[in-house]
Amino acid sequence: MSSRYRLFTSPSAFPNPQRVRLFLHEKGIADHFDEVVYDMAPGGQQRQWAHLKMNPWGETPTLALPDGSFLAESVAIARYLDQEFGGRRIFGATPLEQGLDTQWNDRIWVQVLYRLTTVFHVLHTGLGHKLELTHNPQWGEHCRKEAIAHAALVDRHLADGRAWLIGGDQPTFADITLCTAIAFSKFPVVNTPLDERFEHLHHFWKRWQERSSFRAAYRDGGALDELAHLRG
Ligand SMILES: N[C@@H](CCC(=O)N[C@@H](CS)C(=O)NCC(=O)O)C(=O)O
Repeated sequence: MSSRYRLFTSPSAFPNPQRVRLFLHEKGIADHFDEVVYDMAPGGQQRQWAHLKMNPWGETPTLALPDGSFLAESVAIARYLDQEFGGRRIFGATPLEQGLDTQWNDRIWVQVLYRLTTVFHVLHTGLGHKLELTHNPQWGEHCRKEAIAHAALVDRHLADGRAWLIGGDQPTFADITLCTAIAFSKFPVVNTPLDERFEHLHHFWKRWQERSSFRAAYRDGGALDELAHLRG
């Protein structure tokens, strides 16, 4: 048993573990974690028995706690760590901020990011034939349209000049989810770049790139040409 946290993740192009990685850097606690980065494909360690014993859902991120227990699901991990460690509350400081952050996070996760991950999985059989079970182009195209339609609503919300979704001067967790959704929309296989389509999402994406947390979290380049300069 380790006395430190171990975090099982994927390269930064994979948006869910990336939500937690960006959260850790935004919170300033990344040094507390030993990270194990799976290659996802072709290895597929996330679906092999050693990982399934920690997280039967076969997904990253998965957190191994120093007491030998496990926690999965990006929001659950980040919310736990936000409370467990001091410093800025990334999920919002007040009850209202927390409510607003959850509202925006749920909208963006369900209607934008999850749709884009479905595009990846069922339209392109994204993780390859060893790992993917379903090829369903019509469902993939439907999900792409849903993601674009809801991204338009988010873009309209940002049009009043606010920097971040709930209106503060620093990003909250919903902003992290939106950042990873934009990055994933630009992933060559998904190829639905939301920042090119929507003006305020473009500025939002640029705003994130000015943050040291972003540069640390995307230091493998995010599989995007425009972030290649971040590679260490
Ligand atoms: N609801 C989960 C979703 C996690 C998820 O889908 N993770 C992806 C990486 S972005 C994964 O591990 N996929 C592995 C697979 O499908 O084999 C969360 O928020 O953590």
